[in-house]
Amino acid sequence: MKLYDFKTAPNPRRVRIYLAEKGIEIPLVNVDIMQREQKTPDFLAKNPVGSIPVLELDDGTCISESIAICRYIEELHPEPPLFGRTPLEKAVTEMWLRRVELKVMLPVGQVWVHGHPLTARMLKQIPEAAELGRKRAHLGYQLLDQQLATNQFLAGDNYSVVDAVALSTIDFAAGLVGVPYDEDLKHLKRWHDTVSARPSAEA
Ligand SMILES: N[C@@H](CCC(=O)N[C@@H](CS)C(=O)NCC(=O)O)C(=O)O
Repeated sequence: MKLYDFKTAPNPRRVRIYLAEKGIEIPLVNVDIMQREQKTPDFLAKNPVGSIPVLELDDGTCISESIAICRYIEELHPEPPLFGRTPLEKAVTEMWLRRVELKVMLPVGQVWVHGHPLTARMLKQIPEAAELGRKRAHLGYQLLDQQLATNQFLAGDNYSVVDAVALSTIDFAAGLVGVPYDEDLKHLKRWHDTVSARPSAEA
């Protein structure tokens, strides 16, 4: 197996954090998305969407979409469970995965695409879309803070794939996009400090 990756991109980092939590090492292949290497014919044959991460199996089968990759690994290596163990835990994990994706990652991505100088050459940016994304991202942060007021981790008492996804999203938002959460959100801050201190955060 090999994982097509790019160090500063948030979606591949989700998978790297997840793998680190599992204690699994997979060789990484760098795809420089700033140089558009994800749009070459060779790469589009692996993932027609032209994005990373992609997991390539030894028989050449390619799996794209970060969560699909993590789910595949989860089936192969169920311990420790990072998608929940019981039916309820699995449902709650899925619920929060969707919320982090739709309420935080999507608006942050909107700010990145429509408001950042690095992406300006890729499309005609719409500043109002960036502004709306910024507002929606802050609403998403509030939702996470509310959940973390009564839960140690985003899907409950145990670290899960949701924490890996949220950490990579929030670090990308603060570091590259310029949409940090407000530190008054003290539960989110407590969680962020905790998950950032885990060795997997280095991934
Ligand atoms: N939903 C996909 C998103 C993949 C994605 O947008 N990856 C970004 C890097 S974080 C990318 O490849 N961007 C370059 C492009 O789309 O051309 C996933 O979860 O893997």
